[in-house]
Amino acid sequence: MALSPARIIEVETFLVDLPTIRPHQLAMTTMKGQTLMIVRLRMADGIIGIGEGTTIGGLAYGPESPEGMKLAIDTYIAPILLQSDANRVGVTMAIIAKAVQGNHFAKCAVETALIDALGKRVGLPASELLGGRHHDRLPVAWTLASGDTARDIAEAEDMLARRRHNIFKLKIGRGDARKNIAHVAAIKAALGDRASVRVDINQAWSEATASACLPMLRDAGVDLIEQPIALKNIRGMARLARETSVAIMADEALNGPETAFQVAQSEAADVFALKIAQSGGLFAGAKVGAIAEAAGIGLYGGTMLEGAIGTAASAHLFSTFAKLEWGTELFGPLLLTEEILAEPLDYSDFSLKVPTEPGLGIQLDEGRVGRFRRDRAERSLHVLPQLKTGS
Ligand code: MUC
Ligand code: MG
Repeated sequence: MALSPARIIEVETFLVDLPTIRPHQLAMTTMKGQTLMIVRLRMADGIIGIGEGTTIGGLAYGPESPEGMKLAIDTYIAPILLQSDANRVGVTMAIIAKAVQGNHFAKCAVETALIDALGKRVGLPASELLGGRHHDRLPVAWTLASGDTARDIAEAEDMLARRRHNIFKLKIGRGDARKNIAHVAAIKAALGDRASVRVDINQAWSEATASACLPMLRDAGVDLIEQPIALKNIRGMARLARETSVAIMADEALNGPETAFQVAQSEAADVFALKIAQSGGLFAGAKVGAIAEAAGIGLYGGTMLEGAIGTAASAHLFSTFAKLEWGTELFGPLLLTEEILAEPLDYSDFSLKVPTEPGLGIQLDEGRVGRFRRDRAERSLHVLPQLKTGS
């Protein structure tokens, strides 16, 4: 049965500011809250698709901000969407790609909303539109980033006792490198074989510092080292990957299939931290996954600390990878004080359940979302001209 064209009658974007449960300290910033940029597409047949984009510390992590994503969608992408057949997600995204360079995060949010709507229309979970799921549940790491060793250990113990996480990522790279290592070693010594401990340096070290510190991290019992040096220093990453026996993971260096191909070709990583927004969307993320698979590189499902929408979208894509050797870190919603879904995502048994309902398989708690919207009075609505009042 052929699908008749689906018209988008309204594109709505808004920002939701939510506090984090504790300060989250990374090499480049300390987060006390997270801003979700939410895009909502209303279709002529009543179906609504939702997508989300987040960053870390505004513009501290990368070149896009939630405010910038909203602007890109409102000004440049919404007019295209209002002229598109929303069922043709690939074609629509190709038209957008021609008109809008870069802006991976904004494009990912829009593509997510299109896939959510299409899934609802045809009655299939997003995972099935993305190639078909291999996993119903995904292992989920938690990031220890309170900035305090004793507090991090207590937090990890609590997570283990509640069977919520047994993989921990430690955010290091701020301040003295040797103090960083002592912090990591103390946490690993306390947790022992009960947990996997990994570190993310978020590009903060020079190659010389990384070269000196990686063996110490190995000796401390760390089993994965993420983006130790600058994203552009791919040859340096390759040198580090060659000289250390601990797996090296690329994160910031991966900005879509082209850079993933470069990193793979340069043998600059043993593992990819695959992020849907950094990749440029769910389909682009699938291509990054295919490059990893073809190159024999391990896969890890990364996060931009998305809220529930981006987390669910990521989970649908990650569930389609037959081999997800390093698990995921899809804990974003758990870092926030507020639940924005009518029915929260299921985190239990050290894993996240991939939703099974059509589309993303989630529903917003509109009351809660409304309370935290940055612009309650003035909404950014883009509607088809013929639907505007008085025309
Ligand atoms: C990153 O660089 O991987 C993922 C987990 C977390 O705490 O921060 C992010 C960003
Ligand atoms: Mg990272």
